[in-house]
Amino acid sequence: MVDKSFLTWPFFEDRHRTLAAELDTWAAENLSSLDHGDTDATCRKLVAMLGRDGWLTHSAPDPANPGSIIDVRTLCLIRETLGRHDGLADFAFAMQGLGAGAISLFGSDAQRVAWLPRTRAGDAIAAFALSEPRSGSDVANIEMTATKDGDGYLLDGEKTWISNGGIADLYVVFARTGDAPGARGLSAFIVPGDSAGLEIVERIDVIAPHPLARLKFDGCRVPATAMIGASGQGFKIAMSVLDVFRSTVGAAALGFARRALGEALIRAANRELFGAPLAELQLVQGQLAEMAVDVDASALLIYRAAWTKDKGAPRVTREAAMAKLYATEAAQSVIDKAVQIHGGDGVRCGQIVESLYREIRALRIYEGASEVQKVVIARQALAEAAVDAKAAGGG
Ligand code: COS
Repeated sequence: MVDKSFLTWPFFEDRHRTLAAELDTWAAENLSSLDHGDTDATCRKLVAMLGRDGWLTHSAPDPANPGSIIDVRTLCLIRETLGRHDGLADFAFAMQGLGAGAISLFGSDAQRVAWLPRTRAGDAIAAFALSEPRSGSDVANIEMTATKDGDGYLLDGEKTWISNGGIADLYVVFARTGDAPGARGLSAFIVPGDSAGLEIVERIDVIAPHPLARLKFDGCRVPATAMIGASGQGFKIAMSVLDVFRSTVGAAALGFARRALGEALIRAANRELFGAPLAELQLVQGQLAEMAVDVDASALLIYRAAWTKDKGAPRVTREAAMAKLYATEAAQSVIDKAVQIHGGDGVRCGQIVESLYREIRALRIYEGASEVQKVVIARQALAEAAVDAKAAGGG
């Protein structure tokens, strides 16, 4: 049994509650017998299924409807629910949003019309190409170049750890246009997956399989109209996209944690030890209590961040960083306890808690490692304290 009492919290409207219930039913019907044998094929199938049944319409705004915006609470509820059922389904949904995120938030009308109907329908698979071999956390240090070439740009360099790399139809690529040093010299580009000069040079296998690759750009030419926003705006575009999607990473972790807690409760109630169910041992009760607190605290931070954004806050950098940091770290701890409660079965390949144990690990690293989130949170607290001190000193 999964606790759904959080849906009564004031962060949500009835449309959120309805969506969460409908998606839970959909996921139970469509994801339980999914064959994960071929990761690429499964991911393509999942994107197609999520598109066919309308779930991807929530991943990006509808360009035909000027009032349409991304609702972060909806994104989080979808990721939490999918994450509880199937990690790869969550991944497939999440990447459509993150991959198209820069177009959703900063794209021109023409760019939005060209791509968003396709990503929202599951007809085009999207990827967010930011990290490089020498700059993952340090985005301002990106080395890939975009050099002006007539009425377009030539892209040269490498991107790595690119989710959906190898199967994407659309890459949003960040490169140095040289407008200024560091963070102010980057720009964002739309690069179709079949562009000449773009090559997949390595497929990367990880402990929880999903499509992942290193890409090489060698004189890859894109037209000037491929640039998203203005030249030199790339860093702020990347950060703003991450601000929207970081709380959703926390939501996926929350989905994993809820599942782990649910599995642990079943195990504790049914497994006998010392002549009684495990659940009667106070040490086990202590673990279950800590897991339940971690789950609720994560949910509060995640839906606080999502609600704040949805209510029109211009920036939710601090709230999103807290949500991602806390929820991913807490989920790791919840899942670890669930494995412990399962004993030997917890590490048996194919067990749900065993796969959750592998699934959760990357979430503490990608889209801003936990250490980066701490830097973001501390910087904001220090900046606010400095403003307060100045106001107090200056009268
Ligand atoms: N939204 C909008 N603008 C932002 C922003 C945000 N969230 N964060 C920073 N900016 C702006 C700053 O205001 C600053 O603007 P000005 O030059 O006009 O003053 C500019 O961007 C540079 O910001 P800052 O000096 O803070 O940049 P840093 O290079 O010090 O980097 C960190 C900041 C480390 C926080 C950033 O690089 C980061 O988040 N890294 C992790 C990225 C990541 O998630 N990588 C994983 C790959 S993506 S899957």
